[in-house]
Amino acid sequence: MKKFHVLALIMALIFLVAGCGDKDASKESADNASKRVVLRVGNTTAPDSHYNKGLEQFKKKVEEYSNGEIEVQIFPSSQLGDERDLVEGVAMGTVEMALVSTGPLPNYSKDFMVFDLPFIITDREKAYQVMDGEIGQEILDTLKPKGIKALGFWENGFRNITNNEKPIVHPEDVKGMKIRTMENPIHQATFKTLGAIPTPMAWSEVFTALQQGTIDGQENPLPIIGTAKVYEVQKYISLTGHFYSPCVLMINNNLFESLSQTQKDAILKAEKEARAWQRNYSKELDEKLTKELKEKGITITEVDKTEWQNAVKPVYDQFKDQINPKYVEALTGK
Ligand code: EAX
Repeated sequence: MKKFHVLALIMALIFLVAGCGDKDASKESADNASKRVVLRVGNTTAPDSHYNKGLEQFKKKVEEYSNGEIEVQIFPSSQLGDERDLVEGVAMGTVEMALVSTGPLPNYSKDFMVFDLPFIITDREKAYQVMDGEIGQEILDTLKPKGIKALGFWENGFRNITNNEKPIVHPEDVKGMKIRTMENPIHQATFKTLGAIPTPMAWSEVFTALQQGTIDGQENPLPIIGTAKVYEVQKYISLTGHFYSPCVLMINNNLFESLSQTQKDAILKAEKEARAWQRNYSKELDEKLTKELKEKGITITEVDKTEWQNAVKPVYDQFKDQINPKYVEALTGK
């Protein structure tokens, strides 16, 4: 009988220790599971665009620096919504991250409008210096009250006009043309000043609108024109470079603040490195596409930028009261 009690006691101890072990193991896996984060990042551009190539670098780096605790999932081609939807989604937390042009951002913070002034940026390096400095950070931080942590300015690029009617050489050539613009007040005012009919619409609708002829043209950097195959429905590109478009990588602020310090540091380090890589890739793609698009049969026209800068000067007067002069001075030195 005594042997039985000893045996029963030993069995109970074995189960107890095993149970603890299981509890520790399940606690550890629960902890790990609680640490694991999936970040979906949406954008409106084609899978092989300079946006998504940069995001692939961001993904690789974040997953490495977070020791696999963070998984980044990239959603191109407006799969998670158009740019306004994406910004709204990040603000509300229904989308974790987005990479969007600054075009729609004045709806959330007027301070982004400085980038929309025609020809205010003509030199990338100067733009990078301002965007990566105190002023850039100040502008990015204006999104925080909306629930958005804006991580950094990446590059969409210098925007050029495409159309199907004729080579656009002089500002008056766009008179009466229905030109799609982003949903941005300064972009619309600029084309109105030139005598065109600005037609704001979401990027996902533009290709069909061009194909059906409901608009005559649009304006975007060559990396967008090339990777979205706009050349299939447009005959002419004029290298006006009238706006320099940054784009912003953003994350829902509450989500970011809920992460561990290691995870936060991984995202910040990865974003900084991917930003530099993406800007370089964008510049190289821009230069390569000028030649490649010619080979695809599209007519590419150089223009006298001074003539265009003079034609759009009234836009500065129209918006100067809405834009912080400190920002204008930082970008122009004036
Ligand atoms: O952000 O809407 C546009 O023309 C933007 O350049 C495009 O969605 C990439």
